[in-house]
Amino acid sequence: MSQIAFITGATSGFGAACARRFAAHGWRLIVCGRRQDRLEALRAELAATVPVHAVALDVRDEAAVNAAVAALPADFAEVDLLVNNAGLALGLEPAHRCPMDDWQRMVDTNIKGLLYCTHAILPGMVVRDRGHIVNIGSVAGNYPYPGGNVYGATKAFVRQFSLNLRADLLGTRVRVTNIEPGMAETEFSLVRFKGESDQSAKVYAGTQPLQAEDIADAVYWAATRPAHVNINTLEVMPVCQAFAPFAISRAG
Ligand code: NDP
Ligand code: 8X3
Repeated sequence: MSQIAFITGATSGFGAACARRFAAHGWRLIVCGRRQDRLEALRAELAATVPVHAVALDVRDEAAVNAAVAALPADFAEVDLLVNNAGLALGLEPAHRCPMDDWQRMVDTNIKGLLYCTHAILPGMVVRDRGHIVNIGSVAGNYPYPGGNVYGATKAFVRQFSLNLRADLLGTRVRVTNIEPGMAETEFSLVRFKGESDQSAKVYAGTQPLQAEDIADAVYWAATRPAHVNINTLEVMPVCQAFAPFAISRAG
């Protein structure tokens, strides 16, 4: 039987591109996200190619995550690949001007949501001695930038959690990968700037950013290495993006 991928945040961006990429290679899909209409459209699009199980799910709701995993139909229950992709950044203000609610939503989604999905699915992988967790981190977890305060910190958590999972899973055949994208044109900036499309468009103006399909390529590549190969981390940037020098204040 074909392999099963469980993809969170499949209603947009990287998650939707991953769903299409894995479907094109015959994987059965479990696709999640909060927007029911998007999920249904994706399910309708891909169901002609592969079996698709769509679950409207807010990853911040631990009980809902557990219930969704417990209720997987038998032919979707043995998940081979979990793509922990659902996530968001909110705002680009310095820390002292950020609403606490934004910080809480990023922690609840990017950290706690990823933990709930992992906690629900990983034990089955260990019992089957087969599986792969691909987390979507970010370059923001590796390099600080102004306004990245809590968003970058959540992605640093994802990086370290991924590496620590590898440590715990030694001796099993369960693999863990952290994919760390740089600037990619998805709905990410629209969400970050709370629907301000002019502000979001400026992020990508005059650049050639990564596309969602570039990251789907990376996820698919990591997931399809020979079984004895684990890609620990994979950092991917567009050519137009690099690093800033140290910033120096001369204010005295
Ligand atoms: P998008 O905004 O296009 O997609 C985000 C996805 O996450 C949507 O499908 C959204 O679905 C889902 N999502 C958000 N919150 C929740 C929630 N509480 N429960 C379930 N699903 C949720 O952005 P990207 O595709 O760019 O982002 C995907 C991941 O990649 C994120 O983790 C992001 O941090 C990371 N990333 C993005 C980069 C970029 O530059 N674009 C670079 C590096 C990392 P819905 O709203 O329907 O729930
Ligand atoms: C998103 C990449 O550089 O906008 O994780 O923080 S960045």
